[in-house]
Amino acid sequence: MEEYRFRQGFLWGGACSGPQCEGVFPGDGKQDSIWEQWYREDPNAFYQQVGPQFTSNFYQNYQELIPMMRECGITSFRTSIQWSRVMTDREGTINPEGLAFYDRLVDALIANGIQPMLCLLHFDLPMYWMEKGGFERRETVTAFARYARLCFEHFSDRVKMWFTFNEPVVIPEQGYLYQHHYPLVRDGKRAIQVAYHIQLASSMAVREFRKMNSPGQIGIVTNLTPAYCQDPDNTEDQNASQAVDLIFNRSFLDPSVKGEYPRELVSLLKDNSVLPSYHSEDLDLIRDNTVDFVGVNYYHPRRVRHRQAPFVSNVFMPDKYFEYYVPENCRMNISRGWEIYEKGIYDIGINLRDNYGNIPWMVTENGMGVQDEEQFMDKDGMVQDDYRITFIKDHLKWLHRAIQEGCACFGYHMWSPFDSWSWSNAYKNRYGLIRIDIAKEAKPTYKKSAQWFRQLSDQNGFTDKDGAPLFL
Ligand code: BGP
Repeated sequence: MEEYRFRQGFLWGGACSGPQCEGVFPGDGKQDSIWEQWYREDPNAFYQQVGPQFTSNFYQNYQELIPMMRECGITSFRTSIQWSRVMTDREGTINPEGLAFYDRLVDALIANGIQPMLCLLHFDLPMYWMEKGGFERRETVTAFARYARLCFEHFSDRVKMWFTFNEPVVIPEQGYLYQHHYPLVRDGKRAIQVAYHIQLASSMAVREFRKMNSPGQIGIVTNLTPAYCQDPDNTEDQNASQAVDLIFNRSFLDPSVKGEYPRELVSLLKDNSVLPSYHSEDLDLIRDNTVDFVGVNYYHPRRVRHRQAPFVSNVFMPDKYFEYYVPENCRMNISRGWEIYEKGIYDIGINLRDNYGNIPWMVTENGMGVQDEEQFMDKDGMVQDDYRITFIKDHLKWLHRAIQEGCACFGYHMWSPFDSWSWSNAYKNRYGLIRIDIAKEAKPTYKKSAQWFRQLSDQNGFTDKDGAPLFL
């Protein structure tokens, strides 16, 4: 029986985001983000037509849920401020209702012994900026810096841990390449411009933060998805995984942590005539405003190999450099269609240790979304989610090992303390320690994992008794 203990002060908690939990209510002054707009245009794009207005009702029930989260051992919690809730227009007019909500929320978290962490943008650009071109335009970048300043000024007395963006690469990737997020574009050149402007916006927000001499710290949440190639001895396969790493991981990690873009990425973009337009002084700004720490979201790896057949496209798409493959005997979370590969978390840690100056980092998201969880309810209505316990435990074992080998990881946040709205998947897959059933107007209930997580947090670790098998 092995013991896995983490150091004193290691952060245990969970994460969610404004658009995935708050909901929209008459009189709250919230403006549309891209999600409300997309839902209005095409409700069928959302699982069972459940849209962003019907999320976990956190705007109204946070007072009930926060003590429940604390009961689960959540002692730090990241959520995001919705820009579209605190500013009503492009002029930056403040919505007092919006600020007041986040005030109440932050105060309630602190009163319940939960450290609040705030992220400034979690995929939810206000529509008033999207209709002007979103992050394709520089104006949105400077507006983001102004919004960031407002948030720092208003909350920094109580909030000490900040994140500029959540998974910034997802915005160009899903919104401008693969058409899974609004505005559903497929155009690599536009995607690269958007990515560049988001990095600039993040660096500008860091600059605002530094100007305030705030005692807190600022980071960025990156979904560092290790790209493993099929045949490590095959140069073409190595090149494929290197291109994937450059485009999907290093495009934000390097400028955010090292203050500069990888030379190989710049050459790749030049070769494809998709370098973004920029001002030369931007590069100084990016160099001078790196983050204090990194948040890492990890769910699954990428398995790639070199492209077997030529890739035909009239626009630049990263796919010309690689294709995905499914390794034999790989374990899948079949609900989400994601491979389960716990060692990825260790590999990320070692990479940050060896190639990024051992920058402090925390796991900002890791978790298991499972469909139809009611099938696992016992006779008292408690979801027996042993698979979730095993999933977390198995990742923590690798994280523990990475820390033992010198990685500077200081916390672990699971996604998410309570069931939340998964974008176009809505409530198809559930991730929470707490079950939420808004449609049935049911009271939130603890799942089995809630008690396990409480123990983990109280004891700063766990003992590896016989675990339940993963649900595969
Ligand atoms: C991350 C996002 C979260 C969350 C999570 C789970 O990429 O930052 O917002 O949604 O993935 O994924 P999904 O909800 O798509 O199942």
